[in-house]
Amino acid sequence: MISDHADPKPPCKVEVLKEASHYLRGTLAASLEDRSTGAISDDDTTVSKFHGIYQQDHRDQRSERRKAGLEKSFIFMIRIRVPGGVCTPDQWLKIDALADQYGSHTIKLTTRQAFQLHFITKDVLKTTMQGINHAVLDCIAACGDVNRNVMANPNPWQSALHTPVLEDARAVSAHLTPQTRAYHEIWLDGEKVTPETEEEPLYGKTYLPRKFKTGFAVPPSNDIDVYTQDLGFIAIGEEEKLLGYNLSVGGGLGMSHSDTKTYPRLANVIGYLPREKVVEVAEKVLTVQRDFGDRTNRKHARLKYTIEDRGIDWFKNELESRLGWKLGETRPFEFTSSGDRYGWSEGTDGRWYYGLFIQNGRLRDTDDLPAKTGLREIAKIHTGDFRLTANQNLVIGGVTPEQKPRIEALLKQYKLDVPERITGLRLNSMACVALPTCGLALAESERYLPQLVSELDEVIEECGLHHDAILIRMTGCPNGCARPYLGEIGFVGRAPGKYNIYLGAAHDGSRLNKLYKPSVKAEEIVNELAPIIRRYATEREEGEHFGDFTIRTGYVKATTEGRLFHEEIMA
Ligand code: SRM
Ligand code: SF4
Repeated sequence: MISDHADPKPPCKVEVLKEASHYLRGTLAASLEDRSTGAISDDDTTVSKFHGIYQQDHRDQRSERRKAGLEKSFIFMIRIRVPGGVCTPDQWLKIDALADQYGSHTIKLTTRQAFQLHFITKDVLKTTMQGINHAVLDCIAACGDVNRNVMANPNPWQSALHTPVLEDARAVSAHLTPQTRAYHEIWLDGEKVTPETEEEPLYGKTYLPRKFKTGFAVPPSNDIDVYTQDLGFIAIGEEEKLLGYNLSVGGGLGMSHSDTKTYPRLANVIGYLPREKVVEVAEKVLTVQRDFGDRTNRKHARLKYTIEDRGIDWFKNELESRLGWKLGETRPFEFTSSGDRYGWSEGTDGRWYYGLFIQNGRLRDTDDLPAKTGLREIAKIHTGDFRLTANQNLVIGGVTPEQKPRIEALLKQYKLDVPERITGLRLNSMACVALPTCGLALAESERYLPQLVSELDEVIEECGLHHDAILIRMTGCPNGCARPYLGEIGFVGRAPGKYNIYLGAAHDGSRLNKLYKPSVKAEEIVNELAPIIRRYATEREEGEHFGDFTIRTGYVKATTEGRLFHEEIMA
């Protein structure tokens, strides 16, 4: 039941649209049939997001098409949920084939451990969705005002906790998935039900005020950046047994250049729960946000603002009163890094795991590196699993000792066994998609960061920092899709060829960075950073990370609050 908490301001347009959509049907089915345009109706673009689909246009072709008097080159991005990031070789092969048949011959591994297919045209949208279903995967709730793809640490070598944590992540994901039959009706030609008789027990007709993100971290790895999640579970174990979780709430990074009331915020850790309560707690946290989140202003609608407005003590009380029991004292834990581990590691299960670097998560074949084909060939013989990491990389998981030499040979044949040759800077780089598909991009990101890292690598090598893991992250706008505010070096696009530079995040994801220089031209970035990198090489203290160094030596002040104020991050 939705609470009677009444807001004096009228609900925003998207709220009205959700309510009128009959549990996410809208007029999507009719929009898909309309062959007079490559687009779907405006209202349906909102509804389609809940089905994991974004309408976009090829931005490189915009002006040319405008001049020619043509409509935009409309394309669709499909985001495929992979709870906990783990999929089978068969699923891999099916997604790979769909990318070739209907997409851009690339697969994007996202920062939330999901797959994205780009450049799908309207005429093949439904066929592609059916192909995804055939792979026993789905896209419902991959986008929209619902709980998104649930993240989980994919690294089983660290402890035996991974398996039960993955089970819990999947259980929470399943419990928080919308129940509407609209997805089946529209995409899978499922039997039509009358929306009037349908129910959405957890969400109601208007779902959540905004997107909601959940992640499970297994210390000492904070690879999922748990403090950026609306809802986070930090695994607590004893001698390889999972006991429960510390609960974190209220993280989120998105902000707007122009709106001074928006800001990135790290989550508060508010207590401990035993493992068997994890689904119940997830549900209740979500319902507090459902009932108290701001439905009048989408820029103020995430859980982080509900908590900032009402206070963390209010939130905890409200949660505990819904639970009918109190959270325990937060248990001790320690994170040491938020990056991935590369190359072979032996798991606690006696199997082998290969961490593979996929630059910015964009899997494609190039003349030099036929990575997509290589992974397809591996998937054909692999009997374990694939694990998408939160840093846009991939783990070839559960390789038996007998199979290891065959996988090793394929990694070599397709030039995938290269982590030693890549600098720690590049191995810890992340960029969001941005141009040419993202409609919100102000500057390049995925297409630019690799080149910038090559330029910075010259300084890195000259200083003997080849193996040093420095987190470097870039986004094409301030929404924060590659979590740039947790980069030890962060770049946020302001305009074509111009970036804000941020420094000073913690290596373990526990401290946000700060604005170092605003609107730096792309061609000036290396000159800005080279002296800092050189000083780091000679003046750093034993074991000191780059982010900490930039604070100790005064380039930026440490962010001591869990949140940043607009003026600290924008200029
Ligand atoms: Fe994101 C919107 C891509 C992770 C914050 N994000 C978008 C859209 C859909 C643009 C749009 O709304 O039209 C981008 C599609 C680009 C494209 O062409 O593919 C987009 N976001 C991505 C991905 C693919 C980046 C990547 O390169 O991997 C990530 C997909 C994750 C997934 O599988 O679900 C992605 N987005 C994130 C993250 C990181 C995370 O969740 O760990 C964030 C910051 C954390 C957070 O949510 O606070 C993030 N994306 C946003 C926002 C700002 C939200 C806010 O609260 O202000 C938007 C814009 C919005 O929602 O209005 C956005
Ligand atoms: Fe697009 Fe901005 Fe997200 Fe990059 S950060 S994918 S530019 S919305």
